[in-house]
Amino acid sequence: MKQIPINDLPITVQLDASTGVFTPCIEMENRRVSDLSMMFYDQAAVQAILEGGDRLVYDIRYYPFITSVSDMALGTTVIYPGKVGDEYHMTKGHFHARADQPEIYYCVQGEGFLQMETRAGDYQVAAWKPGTVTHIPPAYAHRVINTGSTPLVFVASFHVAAGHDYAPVIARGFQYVIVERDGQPVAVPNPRRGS
Ligand code: S6P
Ligand code: ZN
Repeated sequence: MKQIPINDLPITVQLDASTGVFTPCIEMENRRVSDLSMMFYDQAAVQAILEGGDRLVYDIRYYPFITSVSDMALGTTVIYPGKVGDEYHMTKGHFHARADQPEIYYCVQGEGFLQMETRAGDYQVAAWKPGTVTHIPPAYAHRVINTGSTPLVFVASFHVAAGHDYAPVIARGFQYVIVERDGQPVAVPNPRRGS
């Protein structure tokens, strides 16, 4: 995240819940299938998409509120609808680098699921629709999946120092993958975890 100056005054931004765009915004990132290539279980489907020229999966916007005492951040993520093979578009997913840092996610648009899993293997999932708020405890990796036909937009609130640890998710994924079966989202055991 960018270095930004200390500001001990209140800051207000305006969010468009249908797009995840808020103003003013400090930083924006895009993630494409190429950025998530190790995350989807169907590697043949990943390669087919990459040979066709890649595809946008989600946008992230951040505003780090840096004060002289402690630093919260606002983030919004918009996951565009789509699938890689039969697996729905999703975020990469991560643990926080700092094991004492929780987060709040607030779904404002669209439908899907929030997967959460500890390093010890406790798996939890929350079904999401507009208005759903989930507290993610510090020890849980977290990933959001868009199972709808419209963009899924959520708001995140976290400490700037929380950080990201993507390595365990890159290595193993979550216990379940959310795939389309007969037009419906279903959770099936992640083939990358083996039997
Ligand atoms: C940060 C927070 C979000 C995610 C964003 C993208 O702690 O959880 O801002 O960074 O939703 O997800 P990911 O897994 O690609 O970082
Ligand atoms: Zn997080």
